[in-house]
Amino acid sequence: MEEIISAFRLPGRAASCEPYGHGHVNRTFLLTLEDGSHYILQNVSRTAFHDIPKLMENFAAVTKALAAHGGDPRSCLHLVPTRDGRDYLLDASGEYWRMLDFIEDSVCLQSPETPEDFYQSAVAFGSFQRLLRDFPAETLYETIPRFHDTPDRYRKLHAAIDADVRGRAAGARREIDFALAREDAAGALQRLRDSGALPLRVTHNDTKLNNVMLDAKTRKALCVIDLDTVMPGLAAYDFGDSIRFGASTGAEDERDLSRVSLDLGLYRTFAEGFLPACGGLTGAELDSLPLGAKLMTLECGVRFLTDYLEGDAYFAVSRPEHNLDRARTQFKLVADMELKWDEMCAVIREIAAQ
Ligand code: ADP
Ligand code: GN1
Ligand code: MG
Repeated sequence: MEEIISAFRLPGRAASCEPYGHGHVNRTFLLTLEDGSHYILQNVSRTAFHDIPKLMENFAAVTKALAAHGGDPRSCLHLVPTRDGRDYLLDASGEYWRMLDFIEDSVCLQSPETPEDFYQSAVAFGSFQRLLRDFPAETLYETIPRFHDTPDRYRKLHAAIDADVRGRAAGARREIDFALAREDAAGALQRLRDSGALPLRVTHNDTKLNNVMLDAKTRKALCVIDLDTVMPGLAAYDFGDSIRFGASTGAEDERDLSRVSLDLGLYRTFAEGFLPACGGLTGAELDSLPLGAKLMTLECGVRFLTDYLEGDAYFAVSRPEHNLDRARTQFKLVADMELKWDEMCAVIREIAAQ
């Protein structure tokens, strides 16, 4: 690790470097220098991302565009260059590393402590989309092709069921049946995208609450992080993924499913922050938001289930059934959204009319 750290242009010597955060994909470390200052060191996942140099070009271009809007320097990520002036390091074993300024005096939440926290995350993700409205989307490399192409996620699920490399399919029959029963309906957003009914925007695509930092003192939205999946996408993806994670009454890996449901109050709170911050959503986009919530949740459940069947190659796990537990919470949430569907649609109509 010392060799990796010393490749970056830092203003002092490292005192410690510890695993940090709750990300499922990259490996993140908190680096502390002898003077007490902090940095974030990340080993970017080669399992998830196939062309990391191109991903880092996106990262640098997007952070530059965001920084050009000015404001608090903590409102945007800043890369620390390597000693030879690059944005990332490729080490001798073929691993990719990047270093980021640590966003001081901020908090990163796994679930909202108050509805206001969730409202602020909605403002952050909505503003992110608005600030990148004029960004030339066609210059962005697709870091994970078909990332939110739900039918494609189902094709991968079918392949995993057929291969059943770990012999886990029999024990996951109920979850498999739940997913397959919704396969046709799951293509709705992709069909709207393909038909051109919904406009493509530069979206974040991974809008979990723990991908936004809030100011520790004011508790206001500060900075959107985890920019690896910034690509052209739909407003419904970003709205939907936020609801999936932050408006659930239970954690993503909760084992007691009676604790998992959609909190309609938090759903409304998020919509109240997101719609005005985004601004200019078309009528079709507004109509697609509840669908985004349901399908991002279903899609994520399908991804967890697929990874479980494939032997946990993609998402970091800390117990053997971790991905199956995650798939179960997502499917429980989908079932609850089906029950609350009319209210979910009514809330968006009401806020859009204000
Ligand atoms: P992953 O793709 O694995 O989710 P993230 O980029 O989201 O990786 O980073 C993981 C965690 O590290 C975040 O949830 C956050 O707590 C913390 N983190 C990331 N970047 C910063 C930063 N610049 N300043 C402070 N904390 C950060
Ligand atoms: C991953 O990287 P992280 O932990 O923020 C995943 C998301 C999933 C999420 C589920 C690049 O997000 O798509 O929705 O886990 N990111 C990638 O928690 O696959
Ligand atoms: Mg993250």
